[in-house]
Amino acid sequence: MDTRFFLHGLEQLGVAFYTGVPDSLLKPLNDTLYADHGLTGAHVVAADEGGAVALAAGHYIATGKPAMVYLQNSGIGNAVNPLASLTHGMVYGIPCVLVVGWRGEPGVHDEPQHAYQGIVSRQMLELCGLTVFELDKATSEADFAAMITASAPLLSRGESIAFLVRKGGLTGGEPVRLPQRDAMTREAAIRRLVQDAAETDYFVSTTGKASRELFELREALGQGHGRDFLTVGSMGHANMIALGMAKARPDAAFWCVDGDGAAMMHLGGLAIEAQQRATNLIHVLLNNGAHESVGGMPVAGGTLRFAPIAQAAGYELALTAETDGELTEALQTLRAAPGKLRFLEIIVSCGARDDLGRPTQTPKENLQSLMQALGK
Ligand SMILES: Cc1ncc(C[n+]2csc(CCOP(=O)(O)OP(=O)(O)O)c2C)c(N)n1
Repeated sequence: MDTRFFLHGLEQLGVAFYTGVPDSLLKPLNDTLYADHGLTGAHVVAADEGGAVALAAGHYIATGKPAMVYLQNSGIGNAVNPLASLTHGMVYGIPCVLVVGWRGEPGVHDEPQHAYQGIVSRQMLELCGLTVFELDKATSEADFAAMITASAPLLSRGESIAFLVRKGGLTGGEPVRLPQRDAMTREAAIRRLVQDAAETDYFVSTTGKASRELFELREALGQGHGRDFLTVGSMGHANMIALGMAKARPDAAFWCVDGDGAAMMHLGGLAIEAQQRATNLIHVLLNNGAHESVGGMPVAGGTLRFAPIAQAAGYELALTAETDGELTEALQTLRAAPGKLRFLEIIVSCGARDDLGRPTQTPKENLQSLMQALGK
């Protein structure tokens, strides 16, 4: 179904405010909202899906109108808390309209991190009290009109609904064109880190293309994957995984390769890392100003800098590198300060190779080789 037709249907339910975390499967919707509203007024790219539900709740409280929350099904977990304890009919009864990209839908091949979430998505939404409508390529305009008619009384009695969108269920939209930065690519930055690190260092990389790039780099360098943990799901948690490892293994050195969207999603982790003082962990944040892996919607307007936040959280060295020369210098400074708490933000361009592949190892194979390298 064309995204504009879909949005027009939602307007009939009073929906005129849109928030969420982008998803590749919902790219036509994300692009259309961005083209129509930018990032202010009626459209907010939220830090996480729970925050988006809360924003939608605030909008309803102030206007009496339900708002749209868009998300990939990976983010249902983040949304469960406010759906169950804020908007649910047994609490405030605040209606929301969720639009959920259905990765890992049963019967369709997808990446391993989507397999279980794909199976339980509908159930999870229903357990939170939402009425679920599925959208796919075959959904006709008449089918959709019937869904809108069925939704109106639900929303007016304070219940929430979800459109669970299968691949190709929403179409159209002009691709977002973000202002391009004249900076090194994320992949080039990761290559520099891998080359700079000792062979015995461990890497924990974030969700999305960064992990895919790290995997391919190791293949190209013939280094194997036993030193890397690829955080393929669990967006925003790579730093806590790395901290858990670093605390338990003070004898080893760790790098967390994070993204700006992921860091935003669970920003509190930065303060915990600093408070825990794991000086054997270097937190590197690749800042391209966007959720590039899922289509490039901006993160916090695309202009946020994280090194000052890290410094305020207690990092003793919080550096920013924007050029190759600055990166060389920053890596030297980090290397020369092993006892300090270290953070490095690298400003990178927004994009990736067209032929970027996906890990050919399963998550379990990855874990097994990593634990073997750790002697466990
Ligand atoms: C909880 C959750 N929400 C949404 C997604 C979908 N998703 C995967 S990667 C990604 C963008 C990550 O952005 P960033 O950390 O800035 O890295 P980039 O892709 O820009 O390198 C998103 C939103 C997800 N995997 N999990």
